Amino acid sequence: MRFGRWSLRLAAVALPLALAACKGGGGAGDAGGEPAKGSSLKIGAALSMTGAAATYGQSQKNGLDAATEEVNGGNTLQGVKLELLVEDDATSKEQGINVFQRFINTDKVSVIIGPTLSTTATAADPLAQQARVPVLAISNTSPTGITDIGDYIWRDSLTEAQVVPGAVKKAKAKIGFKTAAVLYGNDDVFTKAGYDVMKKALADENVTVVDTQTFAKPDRDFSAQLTAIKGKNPEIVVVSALADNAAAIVAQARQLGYSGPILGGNGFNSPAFIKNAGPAAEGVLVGTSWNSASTAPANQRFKELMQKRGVNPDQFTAQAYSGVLIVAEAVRKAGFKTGRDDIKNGFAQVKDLDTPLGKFSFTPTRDAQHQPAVQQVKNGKFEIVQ
Ligand code: 1QQ
Repeated sequence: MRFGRWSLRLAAVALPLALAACKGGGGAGDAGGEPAKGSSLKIGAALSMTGAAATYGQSQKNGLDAATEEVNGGNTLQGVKLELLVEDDATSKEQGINVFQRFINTDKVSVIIGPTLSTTATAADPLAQQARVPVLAISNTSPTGITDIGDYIWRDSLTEAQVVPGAVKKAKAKIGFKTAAVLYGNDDVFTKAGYDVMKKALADENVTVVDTQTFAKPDRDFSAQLTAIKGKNPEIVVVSALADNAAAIVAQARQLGYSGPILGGNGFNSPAFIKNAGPAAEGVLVGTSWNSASTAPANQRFKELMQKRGVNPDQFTAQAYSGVLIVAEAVRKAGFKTGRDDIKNGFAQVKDLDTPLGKFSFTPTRDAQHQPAVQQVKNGKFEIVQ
């Protein structure tokens, strides 16, 4: 199902042949073509609008919509207009593959943004790599299996390896603990990768892991795992889970009488986690890619824009919004050309771009490079830990 831009979708049905015939601006892989003035650059966004990751998808769509309107309104791309096509990847590998195929072969987009989950990306990104269509991931945090697919795959999301060690260190300095228990989802690329990172980060901080428990996405009752963990008396519980599992785990941990600190991975970075966990979420710590308290002008502008649009932004909104700014910058770096290779080559030249995430550059392996932060739930809201 297509979200939002129905009029643009109709235009895309009516005009593609004419556009493709007269110039390279449609972005159908013609690397060299100079776009005509007023041409459009198609961005295909594969987002989880339904399924287990839908809470992230809606936040991402809010960020993409806002940035697309802002870039188009600002007229800084010499007449190139961004045309955003949003499709639901349904939090599934199969649907992610379908959406990528449609973007690549039917819509002939210049660049794909998404998909929401690392698990989906591991299945869908190889299609884009093979078709030489650049992908900008805006929320994939598995350290491996994403950008190492190939040179067309980029991301603006920091990996768990770039965020979790700092969060463990800060939590340890703040709370002081020598033992931990870890609970993680073992049926998801991101939650498994998050566990690997947590295990190493705890070892590096000389924290002894006294128990490790697993679950799967469909699970709703975590009492067996949490009872086992409680029996080992850890001084902190560290959890790698998507938001809906995370909320249930934290709520059930408190119900079972565990009152110690809890540190979550990237899946916790959603207001939906706080809403669904209720008062049990208080005090939960999580490393984050978005320093919401940053006073940098790009972040202030982003927050004001979101307020005007009636959106309460989270990290996923900020990463999505930044993703569109990064695509626009790539167009500028490519001399306002909009072919697939133009965008890929433009990405390589993005440097110290002002975004709500901070000054943004890519690493040589096409991963994100900017400062992470740590946040904690206080009075039902995330607050940056200074
Ligand atoms: C991934 C994640 C998810 C929590 C983001 C939506 O980090 O799948 O990589």
